[in-house]
Amino acid sequence: MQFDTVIHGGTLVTSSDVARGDIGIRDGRIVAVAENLSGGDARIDAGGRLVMPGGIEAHAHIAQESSSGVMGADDYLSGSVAAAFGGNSSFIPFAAQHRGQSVDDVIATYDARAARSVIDYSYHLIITDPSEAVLHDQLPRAFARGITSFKVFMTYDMMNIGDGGMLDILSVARDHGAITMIHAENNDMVKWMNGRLARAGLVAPKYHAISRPELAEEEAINRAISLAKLVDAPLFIVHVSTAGGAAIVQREILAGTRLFAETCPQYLAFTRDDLDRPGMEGAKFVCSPPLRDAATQAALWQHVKSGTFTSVSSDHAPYRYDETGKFIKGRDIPYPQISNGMPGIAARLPYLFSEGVVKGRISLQQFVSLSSTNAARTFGMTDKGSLAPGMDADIAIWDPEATRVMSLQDQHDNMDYTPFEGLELTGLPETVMTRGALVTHKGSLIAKEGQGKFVPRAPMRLLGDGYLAKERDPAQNFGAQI
Ligand code: DUC
Ligand code: ZN
Ligand code: ZN
Repeated sequence: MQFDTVIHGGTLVTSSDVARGDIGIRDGRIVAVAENLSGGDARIDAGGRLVMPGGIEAHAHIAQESSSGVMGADDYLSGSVAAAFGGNSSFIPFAAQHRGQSVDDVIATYDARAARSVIDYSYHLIITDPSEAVLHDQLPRAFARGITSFKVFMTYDMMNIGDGGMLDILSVARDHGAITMIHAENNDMVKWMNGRLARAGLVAPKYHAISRPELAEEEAINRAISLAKLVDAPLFIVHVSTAGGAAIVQREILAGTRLFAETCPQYLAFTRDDLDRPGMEGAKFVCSPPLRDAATQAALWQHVKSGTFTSVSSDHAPYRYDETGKFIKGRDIPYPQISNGMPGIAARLPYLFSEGVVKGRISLQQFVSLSSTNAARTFGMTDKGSLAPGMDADIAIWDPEATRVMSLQDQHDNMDYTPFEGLELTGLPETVMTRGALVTHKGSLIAKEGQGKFVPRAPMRLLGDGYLAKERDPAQNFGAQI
């Protein structure tokens, strides 16, 4: 058999297996997996290394304006390069509709921005304006193009679409096989807390943590699940930050609800004490939902281990520690005006490997599931996330024994800080390829700008009976077809 590239001598890791073997690649695809493969125009020695499906970053904000018009620091070039150095071979950032915009225009804008990517990409649409034209004309066009997921907000005045808007979106998603991602926080609880804190003059960054109560997340997760069940639509809860929220997700998954969820390294690595760093340093740790406490970290790790979470995503939201980012509204500002988000696209997988696999919390197979395979299956990247013949040759080769201390100098994003500064890591990605082409290799960027391609994604295949609310069941609702 002819191969463009053979990766030989490594330990292959998938979501189910760990075994020694070689991988043969031709025309961007894996065409052979065997104990020994000879030949290959190029041969990559993976002796002593782990060969895994490349990471799929399913939650990142790249070249995206916030609702108040603040552009994140990373474009599709810097964002994709940083992602690749962090072990990712593809990603799914957001394409954000702001009110009044058409989805077609939004997609055209992001197509132009994403043309710089060095790794394959798709987008989750953010919908903030579910008008009739959006629901019945523009979204179906987006699905037809293979954009089969979107995010809606239950918080932020400029973003949240109300329960009725969510029902509309969920039911259109259900009809087209799309999955709806939810930022679940109760908007009024947050606003009420903000008002109390402001009246008491408590506006330092650390008060961000208590302004967004755990109850606000738990209530919103419960409500989102009820809304999704009413229309039997699959739901993905993003950035779960609370033990209570994770417990609700676990209970509903066990009950058969079509539910998926993620948490993020920042909720495992940091606590609200980081928001209380000297001066305004706490601004670096302002993200929503906010950082919690040590007991929450332990509970979230337990849910990572036991399978509650589909994936661990970065929620990379890069606002620099300067007047272009965190302090766009001024240096000495109350916490609600600090730009909301933390960078971490390159830290996600080294963090999860080092703290998860090396420290014995999760297996290698779980690492692959949480970093790649589950995202591929949930979001319809049918050719990615595995090492089977026929799949895209999206591969990451890791040195499980390499060590490094995280530092800003080693980052490839456009940020001026990393919250993970000083973290001791064991296990690092050494090589990343997308469709058989090297992106990074031994610390060098090999890929050319624009090497990444848009990936049309498949609709979700819904398994099982789903949920039929009595009131929507013609046998129990006087025959109403609603
Ligand atoms: N939600 C996100 O998913 N990312 C950044 C900020 C936010 O509110
Ligand atoms: Zn969010
Ligand atoms: Zn996000």
